[in-house]
Amino acid sequence: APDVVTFGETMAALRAGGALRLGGSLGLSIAGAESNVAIGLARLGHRVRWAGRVGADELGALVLRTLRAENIDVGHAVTDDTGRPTGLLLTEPRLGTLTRVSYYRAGSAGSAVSPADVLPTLTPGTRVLHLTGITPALSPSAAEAAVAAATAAREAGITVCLDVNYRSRLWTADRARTALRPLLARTDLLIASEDELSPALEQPAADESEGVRRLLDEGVTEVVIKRGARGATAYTAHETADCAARMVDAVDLVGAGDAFVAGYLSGHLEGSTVPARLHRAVTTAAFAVATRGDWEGLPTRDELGLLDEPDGTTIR
Ligand code: KDG
Repeated sequence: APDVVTFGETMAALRAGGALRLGGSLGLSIAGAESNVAIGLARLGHRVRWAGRVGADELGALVLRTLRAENIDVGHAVTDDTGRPTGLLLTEPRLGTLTRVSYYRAGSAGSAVSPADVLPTLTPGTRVLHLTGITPALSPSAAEAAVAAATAAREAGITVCLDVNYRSRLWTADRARTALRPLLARTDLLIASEDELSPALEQPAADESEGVRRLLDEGVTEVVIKRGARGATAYTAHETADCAARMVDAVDLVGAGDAFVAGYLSGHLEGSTVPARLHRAVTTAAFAVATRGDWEGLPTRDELGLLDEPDGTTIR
């Protein structure tokens, strides 16, 4: 059985070197918050299953081939046979590390994921189900799939992890707030950036600790708040732990949140303490920030210590 099951939309990613409207060449890769987490975990040696839908097209083949090459089980992934294409995302570095993302995903195969696609993936022995708040934004069937999987996982004693991952290009904060309610009611581990705490709360909170307290009272057992270069804080009923970010030269911030989740879940799977989970999370996030691409630069287990090496080190 896999340690972690995750599903969501993975798209083909076209990455420009400069402003898109000027043309020029694009690099082809794949992107998707859940598959980024899957790759991060698989590189650290965990067994991961990714599910979802891709189009019956070359880009769908690219998605599955890439995930397979990263040792991810894609045996439950569905190739859509109704003509829906694999979704597309374009990234454009605009100013330093400020990146603009354009989506071409309306009506995509990935957005047509349904409960029937994902329920069979939660096989006995699965320890964690990882979801993001992107999936319920994609379509009614995708939202149903997320809730159905979280419900089944809860019943089976599988830990449910939810990364809020609010995307203003996909929906409003109010719509997100409503759609996230049934997921939060089934979430054990919630991960959010500071500005994503508000869409996770039914009513506005005076401050972060009040908002987090409310989520813990509602049944979430662990809330992790990401603060980018200012590190992260993990809250449980019994403890609060802060962790500084690892200082690196930032090259590309996209994917840093997913890398953080992969590191945190890796620590969770190993039974690490909360501070040790945070330390692994900020380490994997630093790799994502210091390298280009959403997932390409994520570390293998052997590479986790590389950030402790002095600048300019040559490994021979
Ligand atoms: O976290 C990075 C993701 O945003 C990216 O891989 C694409 O899943 C994606 C999305 O919907 O924005």
